[in-house]
Amino acid sequence: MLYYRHILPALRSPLTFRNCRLLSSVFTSPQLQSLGEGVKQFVKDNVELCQPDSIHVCDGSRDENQKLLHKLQKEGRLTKVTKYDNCYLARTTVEDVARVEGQTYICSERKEDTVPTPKEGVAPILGNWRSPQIMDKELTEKFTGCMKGRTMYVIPFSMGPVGSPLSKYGIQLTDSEYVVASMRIMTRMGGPVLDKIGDNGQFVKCLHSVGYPLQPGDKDPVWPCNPAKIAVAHFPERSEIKSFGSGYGGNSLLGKKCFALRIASILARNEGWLAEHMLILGITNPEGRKRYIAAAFPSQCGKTNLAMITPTLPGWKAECVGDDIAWMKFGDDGTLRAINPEAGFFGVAPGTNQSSNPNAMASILKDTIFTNVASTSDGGVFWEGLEKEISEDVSITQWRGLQQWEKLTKKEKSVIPASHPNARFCCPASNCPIIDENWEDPNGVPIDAILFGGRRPKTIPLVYEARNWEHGVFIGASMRSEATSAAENMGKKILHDPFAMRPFFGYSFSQYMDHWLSLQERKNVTLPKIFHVNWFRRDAEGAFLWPGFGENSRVLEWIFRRCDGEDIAQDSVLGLIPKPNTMNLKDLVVSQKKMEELFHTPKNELEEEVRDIEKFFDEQLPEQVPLPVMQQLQALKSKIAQSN
Ligand code: GTP
Ligand code: SPV
Ligand code: MN
Repeated sequence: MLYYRHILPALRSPLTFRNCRLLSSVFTSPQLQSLGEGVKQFVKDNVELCQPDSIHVCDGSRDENQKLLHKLQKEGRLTKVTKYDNCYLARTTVEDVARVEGQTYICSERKEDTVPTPKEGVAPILGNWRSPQIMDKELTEKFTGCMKGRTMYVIPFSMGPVGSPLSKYGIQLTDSEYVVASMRIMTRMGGPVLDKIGDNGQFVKCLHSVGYPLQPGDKDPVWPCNPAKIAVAHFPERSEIKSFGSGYGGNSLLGKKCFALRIASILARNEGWLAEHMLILGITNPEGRKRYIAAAFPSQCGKTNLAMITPTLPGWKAECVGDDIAWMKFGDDGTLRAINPEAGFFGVAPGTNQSSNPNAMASILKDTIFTNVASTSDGGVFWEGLEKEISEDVSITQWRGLQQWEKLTKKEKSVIPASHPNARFCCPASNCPIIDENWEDPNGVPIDAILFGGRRPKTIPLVYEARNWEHGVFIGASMRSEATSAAENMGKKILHDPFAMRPFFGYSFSQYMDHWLSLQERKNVTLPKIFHVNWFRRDAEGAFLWPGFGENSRVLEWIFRRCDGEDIAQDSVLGLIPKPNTMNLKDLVVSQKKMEELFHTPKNELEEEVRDIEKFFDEQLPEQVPLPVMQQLQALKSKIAQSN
């Protein structure tokens, strides 16, 4: 019988009679038999390895989803958020709340393809390399029998609209129903993707397990995971992703960071396009002219908020294409065209409210899964920032289930927040009231400007513009930002996060810079203008100098007008800043003194900045920084030296 050929190699691992019997029924299941050849082989190999009790090929239908959600509720893994329509709340364990950068690996044959070679004795911060052979061995041990007692779900998904020339397909195998339900929101999932892949089409092979097999009679925890054995591994040469031990966000929704950034960035380099950690938004001026911009900010630095901005400037309109990832390729007309490869938002909950992001608040009223937020006694949800938006008479259950959380003092609440700082909502992009009419255009939208930015409490002005493409690449390469809670264990340090891609590079940052630089050699293309923004500058008391959020439209207006070629910029040490009185500050409640502070770049701080960038290049990529970027650094140094 056919299946024995597949089972035999697995006999090296202890397969019980029961498992053999189960496996045989899995192999002969009509669902498996219905798959195209390539996908079927991939599934069979992993059924053999993971030994699930059953398999389920997801069709992505509403009916299938409802059944899964029902099952998750029955098992106590999701609770219904009754105040809203078809919304649910999941709570992870305390150990499984964020991406695990330390256990995330790129496994290429040659190490130098993945990470630059740091100076001797320096720990690399631009990615973790493992040899594919060693990783394979480790993962085979981890994955062997890891789905016992569980169902393996086969998720066919598309990153980007199905059929778009910019889209790519994937198949994720997972033993987590929460992941299936979330992938259905975040990607285009189901049958049409299988049709596109057919028998021999290409797809990225994604394998995920929470790493918690069940023996008969075992009690399944509410959030099964295996933090001690977590590994998130990428094999770019085989278009493979394997993730073990975590059920959380970027570790388990493999279409997102693993595929759409790490694997895609390599495909992009090889095929001549860009896969970036960027939001995409359209802005229309009062005359009705529209431009699209993309912006790269590190995790938790305001991408979702800017993507859904409600401009305070009268007459300006913003529309959202994507809030986290952009795939960009030059079109036949020479413009850089961007698609959002995702179909949903996996946004940071804390800080989101009617005044900071009303569009996000409107997006989460239906078909949304919340993770690690607090709940309210009237069947709603709560997180830091919603204090003014819940009724007085409701009680709050903190995300870990702590009762009477409200009774804590303000000080205690700052240590024990109601929701986890990295709590998220996962909702369909189509829920967003300002979703752009072209958000699913298979050819993408034309990008006129690229913004870089981060959380910089001092030194970096509100906005400045790159003098040219090479200068822009230098600005991206030297980006820094305050650490956030989207990744494990990092205090409030200012970290280097070039292009907001540090945790997401699929290949060596030094080659990545070469790739960006090479775009200026393209014939007949229009390169977008590049800017750097900083909404997070603080005054001496530690308060934000800039009101941010909707008021950021004032900066967008200046950028828009620069794209129009208006003469409203003047050179400064870092780059082109607004000429006096060219930013629209009408009705803004920021004092002249604060505005000056927002653009003040003290010489000693700039000198420190350059020392840090130099140290970063020298320690992390000695002799591997492309010459044009080094020349930009030298130019900046001499500009600082000449300044007073
Ligand atoms: P990831 O999903 O991790 O990639 O995060 P993100 O870049 O999409 O960040 P998001 O928009 O969710 O914002 C993260 C935090 O920054 C939230 O707490 C926001 O309230 C806050 N934030 C966003 N924009 C601004 C702003 O203009 N000013 C200030 N002060 N805070 C902001
Ligand atoms: C980020 O950390 O940038 C996120 C969340 O968008 S996660 O998907 O977990 O990476
Ligand atoms: Mn992100």
